[in-house]
Amino acid sequence: MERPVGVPQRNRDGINMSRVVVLGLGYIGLPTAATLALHGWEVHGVDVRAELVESLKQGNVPVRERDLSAIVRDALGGGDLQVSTKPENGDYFVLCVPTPLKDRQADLSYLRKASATVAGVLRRGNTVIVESTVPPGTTTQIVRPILEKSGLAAGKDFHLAYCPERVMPGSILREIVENDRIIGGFDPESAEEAASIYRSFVRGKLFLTDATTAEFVKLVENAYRDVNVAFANEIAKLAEVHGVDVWEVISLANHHPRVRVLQPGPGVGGHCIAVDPWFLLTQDVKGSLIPAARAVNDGQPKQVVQRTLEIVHGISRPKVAAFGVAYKGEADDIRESPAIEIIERLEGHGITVAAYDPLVPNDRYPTQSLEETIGDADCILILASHREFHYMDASPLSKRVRHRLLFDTKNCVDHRKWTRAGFTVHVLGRAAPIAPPG
Ligand code: SAJ
Repeated sequence: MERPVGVPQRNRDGINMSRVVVLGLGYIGLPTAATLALHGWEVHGVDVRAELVESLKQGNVPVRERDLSAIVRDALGGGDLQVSTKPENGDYFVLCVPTPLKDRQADLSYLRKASATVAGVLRRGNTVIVESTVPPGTTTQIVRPILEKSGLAAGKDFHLAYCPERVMPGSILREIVENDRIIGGFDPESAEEAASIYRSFVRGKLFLTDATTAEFVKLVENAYRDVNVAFANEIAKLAEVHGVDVWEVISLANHHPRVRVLQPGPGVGGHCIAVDPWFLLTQDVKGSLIPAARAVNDGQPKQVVQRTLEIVHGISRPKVAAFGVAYKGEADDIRESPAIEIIERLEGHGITVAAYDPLVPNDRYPTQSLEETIGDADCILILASHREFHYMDASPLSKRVRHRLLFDTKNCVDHRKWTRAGFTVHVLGRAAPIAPPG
């Protein structure tokens, strides 16, 4: 096969640096495009959302991720990164479009559209890499035929590979460089060709395999985490029944050299762990453990609501102050957030709920100031382990609330500090509340 078109340049490691087109400028695509630009590639970022492209051109970066704004602005300012709603020719195409869940199945409509767009500009010698999370077989059975409508054949005229993203929101720019990567080729040459792009910026190891195995590996990683969080949530329920503190139990159990129990919480949110395990299942193999884990984790918000109702029982017209609407601590993302389900369910029970989140912008979810949220509240309900909650001074808050009740579903604040301020502290996974001294 011919080498990629364009003007091949070499970086200091002798790697061929050409033009990369990144399709989808969201949580993964934008950091990927910025990282490639930072490592000397000529990058063209494409997104169908015209307002996003315009906003990026003005230097406004809508994805809140440590250091990302500065890197994107630098890349745009220096001309290494260009953005538009339509792709032009390139040597490499990296597809980072969303693949949401619809009726417990992957909605591949964005990926199909992006593949068709690439087919329109595909040239002999190009390399197409899918990074979006997809059911096994998608790259070869769905993306490939769409690309081949160009008249070019995968493995013969162009390279095709699947390389899943593995970054943790909050540490994306560090993990994009440090994490090991799995690169699954349509054929071995495609895997090699795709590896050349990652070799330019990844400090972790690169493991080459076939495309379907790589797709499967990605799903296994997230299903593994989901099942293990479900285990933690299940033992939290059992600990309450048996009158022990699940957090102490987990900490002690984790001193065993082969035990690593995760943390219970109000539920599993985000666009990955709560979604991807379903992509592993098929019409024929519906599984038993994976759906059971999903049911346990999806059931957590209801458990939290039940316990909150018990805590505020007997208080007339109770008000709950929800701390954290993000899907997890230190995130500003509310996709599939269990906190939102909890707030809505509490409201469904006639409880007044005010929400405070120092990270989630108001245009994403209507939150209030800390003062408004706690004013006349009867129970502070912690739903995300934001660092700010850990350092919060409980004494001034104790003067603003109506009842001094705290329910910590993440075990993330200093309970002694809160009891000293007069609060009775309830903790998920521990039946007995912690009373204030004296
Ligand atoms: N959670 C718990 N207890 C835990 C860990 C997590 O309740 O011990 C909850 C969180 O609060 C959150 C949800 O699970 O609601 C998911 O959070 P997470 O931190 O486990 O994962 P994500 O969704 O932010 O990122 C995951 C990561 N996958 C794995 O760790 C295997 C990340 O590396 C992936 O790149 C990402 O999914 C993705 O995009 O697929």
